[in-house]
Amino acid sequence: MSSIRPAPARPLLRHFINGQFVAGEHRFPNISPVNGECIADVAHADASTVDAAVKAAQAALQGPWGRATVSERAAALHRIADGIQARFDEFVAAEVADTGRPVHQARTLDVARGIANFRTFADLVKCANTELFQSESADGLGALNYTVRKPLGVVAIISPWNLPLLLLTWKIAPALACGNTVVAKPSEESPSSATLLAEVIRDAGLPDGVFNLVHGLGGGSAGEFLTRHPGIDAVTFTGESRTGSTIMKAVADGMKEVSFELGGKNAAVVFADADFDAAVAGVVRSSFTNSGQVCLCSERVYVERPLFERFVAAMKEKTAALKIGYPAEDKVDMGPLISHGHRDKVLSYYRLAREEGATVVTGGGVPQFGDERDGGAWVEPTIWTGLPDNARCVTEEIFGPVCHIAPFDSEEEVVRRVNDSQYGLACALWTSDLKRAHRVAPQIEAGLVWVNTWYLRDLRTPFGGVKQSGLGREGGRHSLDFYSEITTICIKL
Ligand code: NAD
Ligand code: 6OD
Repeated sequence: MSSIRPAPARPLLRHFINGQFVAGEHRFPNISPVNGECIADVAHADASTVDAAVKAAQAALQGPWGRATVSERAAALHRIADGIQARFDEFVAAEVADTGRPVHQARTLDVARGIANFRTFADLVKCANTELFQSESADGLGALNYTVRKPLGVVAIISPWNLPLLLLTWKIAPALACGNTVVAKPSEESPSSATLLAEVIRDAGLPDGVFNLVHGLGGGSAGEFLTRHPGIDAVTFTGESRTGSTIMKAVADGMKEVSFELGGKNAAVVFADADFDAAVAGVVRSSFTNSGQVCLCSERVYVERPLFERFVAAMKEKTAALKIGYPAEDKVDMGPLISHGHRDKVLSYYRLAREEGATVVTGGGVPQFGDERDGGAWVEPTIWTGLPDNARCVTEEIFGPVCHIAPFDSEEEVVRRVNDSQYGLACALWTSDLKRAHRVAPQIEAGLVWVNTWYLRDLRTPFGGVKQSGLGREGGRHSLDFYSEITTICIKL
């Protein structure tokens, strides 16, 4: 007798509010970018769900968390880091399933950084100093001025899908370290690791309401309900520049604190004196890591003319050798894009580049697998040359595995061309001339300049962008400053 087994039920990813997982009434699907299948149902917050989360966060400020010492908060952060470590493989699987990132990247970058974010801010908050000034006066006694840090209150955290756990924890960790309570809304494209994190935070014993998670979309949905909620005291956001601007308008009347990490159109500059092999490997990495879906990726590459032809040929060879495949397999370099919608956007630029007159050095299309992956969101890594600096493909953020390579003739010229952008997030310089590195780096209009490397991070350093790439800095004491309210106390002696 044949037995018919029911299909396994899809997981339901729920909100986490006031220490409880709640499903609410509405759902949206979580789609695999590998093959287009639905892998989970996700609870979809309406305005009343967001309101419950904010109220829980407000109430928790009055409870034991509001009275916790810095050491107690730091210990809580270490327990969260321990909890992620204990469930490391589950976090890796969640990141890979939601986003299609290669598993080795999820292990070495995403989940490792999730842990490091909690440990770093646990340690930093314990060492955070405050300011002290003794003023002079005619009677010789003067006054003692010092500052104290207090929590901001309820922090709304809105994060994107490209580095889901890394970017969410980059904000949750310092917000909790500074004694705030949190309502987080992860991207609708990557809800899984955030849900696991809520379990870890619950198991770490934080009081109910200190950390709350709501799932949903952005405009007209959970994201907007959260930013418009009068009960929040600050918004920290990572995502597109246009969304940042919308959120800024939404919070303007309430005069909320904001911190924005936004889009980029980052440059890499290769001088003729660079270590050639290191520069090629570095630019392949900075253009194609995470299928080009890192805000720091290089989409504009400038190469000093004597090196240009050789550099383009080497880039073509190395890019064509990238292994595109199932992200859960070891040794895969590139998985799919996050979604079909995002693939449509990237492919529209692949078409536009041809219309704008680009030479397609490699890629430019969609890989064919002849299996379930043809239902996924795959594109080929792509290199263009021959576009003018004002082409849309050279000025607009594409956020895919693509770069345009152009020659340059002088230092002054390349600095001008790099800076001729609405964005200013990051830049990578490749040169063996130390004097040149010191001369050029400060002239670049960007929040971060790397020399002979890319995406090498020390979490104590400031991180952020200029122009359309962001507002404010996070990282190290800059995060502690953003997530704290500072009061100056002046005592007449
Ligand atoms: P996005 O702006 O579309 O969405 C980001 C988050 O905002 C999501 O959670 C979304 O639901 C929410 N959202 C959207 N509209 C909203 C609204 N009106 N009100 C409130 N919330 C809203 O960005 P994305 O597509 O998820 O991410 C890709 C973008 O993020 C790229 O532009 C990339 O450069 C940028 N990014 C920047 C950094 C950085 O550190 N500078 C880091 C990662 C990604
Ligand atoms: O490394 C970080 O701290 C950080 N905020 C990275 C952002 C990457 C953008 O995709």
